[in-house]
Amino acid sequence: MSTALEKWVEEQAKLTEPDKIYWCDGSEEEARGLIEIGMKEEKIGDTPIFTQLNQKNWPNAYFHRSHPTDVARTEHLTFVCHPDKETAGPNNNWMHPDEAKAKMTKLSDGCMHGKTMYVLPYMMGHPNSPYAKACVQLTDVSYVAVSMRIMTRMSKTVIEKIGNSENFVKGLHSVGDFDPDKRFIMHFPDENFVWSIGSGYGGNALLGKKCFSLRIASWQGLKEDWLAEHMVIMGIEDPKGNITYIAAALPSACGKTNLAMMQAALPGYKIWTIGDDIAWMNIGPDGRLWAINPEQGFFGVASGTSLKTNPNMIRTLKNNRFYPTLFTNTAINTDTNEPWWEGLDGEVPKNMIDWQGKKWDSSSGNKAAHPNARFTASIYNCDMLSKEYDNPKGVPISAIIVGGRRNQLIPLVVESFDWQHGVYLAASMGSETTAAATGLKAGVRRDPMAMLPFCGYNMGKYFQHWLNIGKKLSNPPKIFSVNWFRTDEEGKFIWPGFGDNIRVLKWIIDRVNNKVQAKETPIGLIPYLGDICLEGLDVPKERLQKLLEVKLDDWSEEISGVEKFLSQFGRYIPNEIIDENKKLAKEINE
Ligand code: OXD
Ligand code: MN
Repeated sequence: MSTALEKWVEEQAKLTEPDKIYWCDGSEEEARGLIEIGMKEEKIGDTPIFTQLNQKNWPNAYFHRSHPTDVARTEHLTFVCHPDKETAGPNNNWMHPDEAKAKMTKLSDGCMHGKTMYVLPYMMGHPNSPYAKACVQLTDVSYVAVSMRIMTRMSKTVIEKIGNSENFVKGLHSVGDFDPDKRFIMHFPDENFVWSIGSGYGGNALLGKKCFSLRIASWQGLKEDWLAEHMVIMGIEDPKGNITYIAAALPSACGKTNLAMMQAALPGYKIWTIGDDIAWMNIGPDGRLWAINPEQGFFGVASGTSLKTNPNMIRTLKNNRFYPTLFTNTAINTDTNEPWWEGLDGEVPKNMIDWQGKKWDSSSGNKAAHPNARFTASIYNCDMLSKEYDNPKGVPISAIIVGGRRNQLIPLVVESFDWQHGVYLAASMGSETTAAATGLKAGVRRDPMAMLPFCGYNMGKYFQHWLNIGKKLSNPPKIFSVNWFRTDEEGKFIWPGFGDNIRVLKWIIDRVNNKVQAKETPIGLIPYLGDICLEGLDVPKERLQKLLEVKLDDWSEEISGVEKFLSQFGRYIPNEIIDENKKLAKEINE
């Protein structure tokens, strides 16, 4: 008698028609074998899936070049298939589940001809954690199988754990023929199922990550009373050895990974990393919010990563404890066979091939690495990994930070008055878009909780869920907004950022521990100047004053921008959130 899992795999194989089915066990030996297959047998066009990099300088490192049209998440091809459009909300593309399945069935018919179907059993979260979820993904490319070994806890014990139950999260993935016109990432939240075709890119193809751990999991969290969030988790150790755990939501390109692995610039302070992208947060028996990182690796942007911006990541990438580390769409120094990207330390190598495999001409003005070139590395290779990472209970969160990239207006740090006001700060957060980067009029792209592309249901309802969770916490974390990106009259950043952000985190934990007072303003609680430690830093008090300035005259445009943004969620938006915006408008006009 076959199990529910075996039957499901058989059905998918009947549709996709692979030559072989291979059940992965997640072992290192197996990963070595898959890399061999990727170097010798599997190809994209004429390019092997993997090539080996310089093993002396980058131990266990391999290079992968993607299909040139397949270099990033494709939000316009990503659908959340609830039975009705309103449940998906204006924040998602929607297709009826029947229509989506008919479309995907047609595209998947025989799509694994001549290929191996890899069956990947994995856990998101520690297998002993009450918050972890058992999952199985099917894929037809070694790159995805190996990446999933790095990013998740892949093991054959998951198959035993699932047993004959139907209660596992399913993912069906095929790279198809990489045709962007036949590329879709479909989510079926009511069935715990993700179906993806036509892309091998991380966010589209490693289905445990954004697809399951955020889009599907946010829907599970709504039904089961927990939160699936796009947040880092970190511990901050003070000079006395006390560790305070925080979670932080920052949209892409705001230095989230750098924050999670920060080299603290204040003597005696030390950061312990738990996660750099996703947090699952549950209400603990003690009425506090407890967070786990469901992932086991980093899938980070290589470009800009250096000893200056993130020395701990460079060390992680050169560490060889856990096999292997992958580099995708970087350039390659052909003299040394090392990966290279814009922003990496040292001189620009003389002889390189670019991310597409062509000889790079430094005078062409083209980037050698793709701006979204990535590395995939195990979290166990990170020397600052918290010893609580594998704790099945997770860590208790004392502060939640939300932020964006704002040149003006938003102070360096603001503490919310209470949970509801904190949810309002999160609902209104955003980043400036520059006309140059987007071709659009410069403005603020709102991205509440950095979840706009990842919330698997109507975001108005999501805000309500946050308010409800707050009511159930007897000891909720404090909520803060941060902005490292305020600029002066010449457009230069005022705040040094990176390791110096510890100065802001110190104030946050001082507030959590009731060590300092704060100044009340209509937008929230602001630090008194003397309470942000500037020791050893070349930032005079006047500049700090500028960073903390709240000029009420400047706020009316912001308030109307927030009102406009929230109005798209119609009747789903909680009155409490609208009221917070109205309250602020009233205070400003007084
Ligand atoms: C990511 C993202 O890749 O947020 O983590 O886009
Ligand atoms: Mn992310």
